[in-house]
Formats: sequence, C-alpha cells, structure tokens
Amino acid sequence: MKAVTISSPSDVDVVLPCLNEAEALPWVLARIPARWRALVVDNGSTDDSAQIARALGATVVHEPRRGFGAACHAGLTAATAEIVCFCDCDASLDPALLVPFVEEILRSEADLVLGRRRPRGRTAWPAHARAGNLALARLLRRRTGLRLHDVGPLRAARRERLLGLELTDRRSGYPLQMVVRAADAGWHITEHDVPYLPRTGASKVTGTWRGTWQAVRDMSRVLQETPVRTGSVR
Ligand SMILES: Nc1nc2c(ncn2[C@@H]2O[C@H](COP(=O)(O)OP(=O)(O)OP(=O)(O)O)[C@@H](O)[C@H]2O)c(=O)[nH]1
Ligand SMILES: [Mg+2]
Repeated sequence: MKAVTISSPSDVDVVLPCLNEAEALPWVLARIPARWRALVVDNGSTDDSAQIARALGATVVHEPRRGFGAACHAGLTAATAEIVCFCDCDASLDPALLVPFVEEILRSEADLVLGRRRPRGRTAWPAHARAGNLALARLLRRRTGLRLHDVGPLRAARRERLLGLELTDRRSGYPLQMVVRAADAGWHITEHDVPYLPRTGASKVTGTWRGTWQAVRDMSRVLQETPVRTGSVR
C-alpha cells in the first residue's frame, strides 16, 4: 500500500449541505479532520446555522435555491481542493469516517468512494426509507451493473472529475445522478460500511411523506435518463 500524506490545508474540502441544522453543527464541525476545510452550504436557513458555522471556523457558502442537490452543487463549485467530500450536516454521519475514503482516492484505488449506511439504533433509519433505498440499489444495479447496497450522502472523489460529470439534478436526485453518471463514465466505485446515527434536529426528508415522495420522483427521473457522454472515462 502506498503511503499517503495530506499535506496542505487545501487538499480536502468537505461539503456540508445545511438547512436549519443549528443543533447539529457543533457535533459535525468538531469531527472535521485537522487541516481539512468545512464548506457549510447554507440553503436558506431561518435559524442561526450560518452564524454558528462561521463561529466554529467553517467557510459558509450561501445557496438561496432550495434543494439538496442545489446545496451540494454550490459546495462543489465553491470548493478548490483536489479532493471533495460530501457529508450530511445533521449529525447522522461522522465526517471523520471520510479519512480512509480520501486515502483510497489518493492511492487511485477508487474514483468515487461511498458510505453504506448501517443504522445504529432503531430511530436512525425509518423502515420505509431503508426499504426504498434497497429498492433503489436494485434499480441502480439493473441500470449500471453496479453492486451497491446504498446511495448514501457520505462520499469522496476528485473535484475536477466531479465537475466533469456535469450534474444537473438540484434536488434529491443529485447523489444518485452522481453515481449513475460516474458509472456510465467508467469510474471505479467502491462502498464501505459506515455507522448511521439518529439525526439531531427535525427530520426533513425520510421522516416526512412529502420529502419521501419527492425523493422517489427525483430519483426515478435520474434512472430514466439516457446515458450522457461526459468525457470522464480514465
Ligand atoms: N431536505 C433538505 N435538506 C437540505 C436542503 N438543503 C440542504 N439540506 C441538508 O441536506 C442534508 C440532508 O438532508 P436531511 O433532511 O437530513 O435528509 P435525510 O437524511 O434524507 O432525511 P432526515 O434526516 O430524516 O431529514 C441535511 O444536512 C440538510 O440540512 C433542502 O433543500 N432540503
Ligand atoms: Mg438526515
């Protein structure tokens, strides 16, 4: 195994999409690995998320357009590091888990590394969301041949290659579109188990019917897309 050193502060940016996560931010930001940059994308929060994030040393990016994908993409375009990671900002996932993901990318053993969520505690992942995600993984396998078990939010890849995917979804389909387009472009994609904790603060997607329904619609649309040539094949 090649040794990897993460030398400069700009080597890794962690994009943290954030909509009213004042309660979760201290836990999340305390776990960003040393010398990495936290990019908190404030998606029109009405609580003190932006001020708290700034006070805790994060770089705050404002994205007024609502949507998980809009927030993630604003973070990706604001990033400058060689490697970009994504992590939810609700304290359901520990950003420190990204360290081995980044090392895998730097060793060129993978082009996109994904976290497979393993729930800790009965409230971490409602049954309908778990079942929906499994069904999604099966559809993804049929569409791309990839044997993934989850399309989770914890992930790492090289910034320029991510930009090259030219992702267009700005809502719940964004993480799925990233995987589908990366697979179509011939990327090597790996998946590792990560503990999934009960989120801090009020649920917005999986805990609500509206959020779940919108996510299913966005993802179905992505799976129906015809393959796009992005020129990203290695
Ligand atoms: N739902 C939603 N989340 C957003 C948006 N913009 C940013 N986010 C953030 O994206 C992350 C993931 O959203 P969550 O609401 O946790 O979605 P989820 O994990 O599928 O479902 P719950 O945790 O049950 O709400 C969180 O850090 C949100 O604060 C948005 O427009 N909608
Ligand atoms: Mg969540």
